[in-house]
Amino acid sequence: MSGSGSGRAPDDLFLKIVAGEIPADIVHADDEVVAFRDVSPQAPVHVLVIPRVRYESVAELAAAAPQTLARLVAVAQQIADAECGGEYRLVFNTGAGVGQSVFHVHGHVLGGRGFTWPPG
Ligand code: DGP
Repeated sequence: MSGSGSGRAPDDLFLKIVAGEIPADIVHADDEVVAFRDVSPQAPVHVLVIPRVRYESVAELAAAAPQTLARLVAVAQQIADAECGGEYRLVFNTGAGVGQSVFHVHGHVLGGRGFTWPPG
């Protein structure tokens, strides 16, 4: 757990995207969240929605800034409404063991194709 709502982790790739230091295909930006296309899309629609401020996990974000989590979810819905008819998966990988590789909380908005259940 980072407990970092304000600190900048030196290796936080997503803070560099927020700062414009790394290019990204940004589809939404407001005062709380930024959304950009995943560099390695796993579906026709694959957008990452992140808070501007770094929290490591969705639970940390929920505890520290619930209004920002609500904004993140609302933006995910807006993107899915615009790009894939409002049907999508919103995934928060939490922990390296289940696939989290960037430790700045991000919701994966995945859509535009069918998905199996249970997930792999
Ligand atoms: P996760 O494995 O849940 O931590 O997801 C991290 C995602 O971030 C993964 O799907 C690939 C994406 N990603 C990693 N580096 C970059 C980058 O530099 N730009 C963009 N747009 N996406 C990235």
